[in-house]
Amino acid sequence: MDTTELLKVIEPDGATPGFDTDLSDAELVHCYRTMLAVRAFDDVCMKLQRAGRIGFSIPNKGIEATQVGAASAIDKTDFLFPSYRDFGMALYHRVPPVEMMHNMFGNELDSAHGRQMPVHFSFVDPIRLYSISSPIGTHIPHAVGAAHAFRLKGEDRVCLVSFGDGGTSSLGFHSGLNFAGVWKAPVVFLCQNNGWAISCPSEEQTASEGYAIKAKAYGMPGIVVDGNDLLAVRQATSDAVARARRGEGPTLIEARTFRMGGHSTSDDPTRYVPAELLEEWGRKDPVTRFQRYLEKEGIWTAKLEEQLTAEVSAEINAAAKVAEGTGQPGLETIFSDVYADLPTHLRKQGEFLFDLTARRGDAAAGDGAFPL
Ligand SMILES: Cc1ncc(C[n+]2csc(CCOP(=O)(O)OP(=O)(O)O)c2C)c(N)n1
Ligand SMILES: [Mg+2]
Repeated sequence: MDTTELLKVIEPDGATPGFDTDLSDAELVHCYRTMLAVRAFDDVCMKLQRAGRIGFSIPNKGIEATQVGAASAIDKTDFLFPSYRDFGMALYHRVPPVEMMHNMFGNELDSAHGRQMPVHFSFVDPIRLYSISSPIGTHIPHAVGAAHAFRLKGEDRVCLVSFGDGGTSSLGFHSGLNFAGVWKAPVVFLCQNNGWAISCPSEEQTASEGYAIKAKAYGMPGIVVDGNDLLAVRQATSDAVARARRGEGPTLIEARTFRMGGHSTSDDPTRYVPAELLEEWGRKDPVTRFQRYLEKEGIWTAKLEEQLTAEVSAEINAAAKVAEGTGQPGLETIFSDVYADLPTHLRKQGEFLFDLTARRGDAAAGDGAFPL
């Protein structure tokens, strides 16, 4: 495979000539259910944000096949370093939606205790999902460093790091790929080329012929895959993961897809995305494509669709309810989880803060023992 040939498995009508999947019917349904869950999660978050109940979210619509196809190729023992537009990676690995909703509300059960923005998930269980980075591309060298460390320690683990087309303009992309190439680190780079970096189109992002070609400069294979084709993304990622496990080093995958929603809940894409482009990609919707495949395989039925849609909608609405009803993090969490022994100046600041808020009655320290 070279960087000019687009890897594709599922035809627009759902046929997969000459291809046999290694996934069982139950696993295929899980992939489809996950994509429906991502759509439902987006929908609930948009409503919560519009109602002023959460501050922000990131729409995933259009990217689901890339997220799920890639996530399905890694094991529980591996590490995920996702971008912020990767809800499907967590959901595929069965992170309970309520855990994600705790982060959306920044409540006391959020793994970051509200100290991150919404959408900045981090999980250890059931999948190791490294904390999402807001500054573009900064997590790429982190993934390479982790992968290199696993190799030095003789641990059989691979890192999958995803980022957008805009992420390829970051310093982290270039330094990360350079080191990975030199060290032959067991890492898979997944560039989600969704056409836009907020309102900046790809043609203003790079003068290269796409993004996969950049792999050549760093001494690794570059693969172009149809990002709306779940099975093709899974295939490309599985091959890259196998290569990394064999000690042959990293791969850069460019998944060509399209952001069908806004950049974030604060964005109005109709101001810069041509309507014809949205229509064109609407016809290539990744969820519809996979549904047609399942139908051809005799797995999809209208009844199954109804059942899965009802299940994910109920699950995610319930998750939002629970998360919204969960208390806020205690004030002392401002000071926790950084120092084993809190330095004197921070301890003094904490005492001052607790005293002030107690006198004003506007916030209270939680039950956590201070100083932590
Ligand atoms: C270093 C840095 N510069 C700018 C930003 C503002 N910013 C947030 S998202 C984004 C676009 C990134 O686009 P892309 O990498 O294509 O990912 P996508 O949002 O399309 O998934 C920008 C410029 C940032 N977060 N970090
Ligand atoms: Mg992009």
